[in-house]
Amino acid sequence: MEQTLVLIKPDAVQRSLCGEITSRLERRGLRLVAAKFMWVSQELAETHYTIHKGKPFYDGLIKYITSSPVMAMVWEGPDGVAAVRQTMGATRPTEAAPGSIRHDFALDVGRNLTHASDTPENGKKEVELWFSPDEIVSWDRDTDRWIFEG
Ligand code: DAT
Ligand code: MG
Repeated sequence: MEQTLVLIKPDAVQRSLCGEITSRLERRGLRLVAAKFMWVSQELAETHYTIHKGKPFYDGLIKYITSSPVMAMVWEGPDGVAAVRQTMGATRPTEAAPGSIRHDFALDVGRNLTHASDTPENGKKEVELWFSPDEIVSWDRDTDRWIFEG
C-alpha cells in the first residue's frame, strides 16, 4: 500500500474546503491513516520546500504555507501517490483536468489549495517529515475488499 502526504493549504482551510477535499479522497477509495490541524513552522516549511529554494516563487511559497493553519494528512492506497496527484490536478489550476480539485476550486498557481507528494520515494520522505510513527494509524476498513483487489 503506497502512502502519500496531503496538505490542505491555508487558502483551502480559509475557504472552508477541508470537507470537500477529504470527501473527494474518501470517495475515491483512498484510506486515511493520519491527520492533524496545525500551524507550519518556518523551519518545517523550508525543509518541505527545500527543492524550490532559489526559485522566484520560493519566498511567496513559504509565506503562503505559513500564513494560516493547514490540515496535514497521510492517505494510502494502491498507486496512492499517482491517484492523489490526479485527484488534485496539475500544479497550475488553469491546466488541471476538469473534475480535479484544482480545476474545480482554484485559478492561481500560488493559491492552488493542496499539496500531494509527487513520487512514492518523496511520499515516504514527506510522511516521515510531517508525522511521527505513532501518529500513523494502521487499520483495516470494512469496505477495503470492495475497493482494493489484493
Ligand atoms: P505541486 O504542488 O503540484 O507538486 P511544485 O512542487 O512544482 O507543484 O511546486 C510547489 C508549489 O509551488 C506549487 O504547488 C505552487 C508553487 N509554484 C510552483 N510553480 C510556481 C510558479 N511558477 N509560480 C508561483 N508558484 C509556483
Ligand atoms: Mg511538488
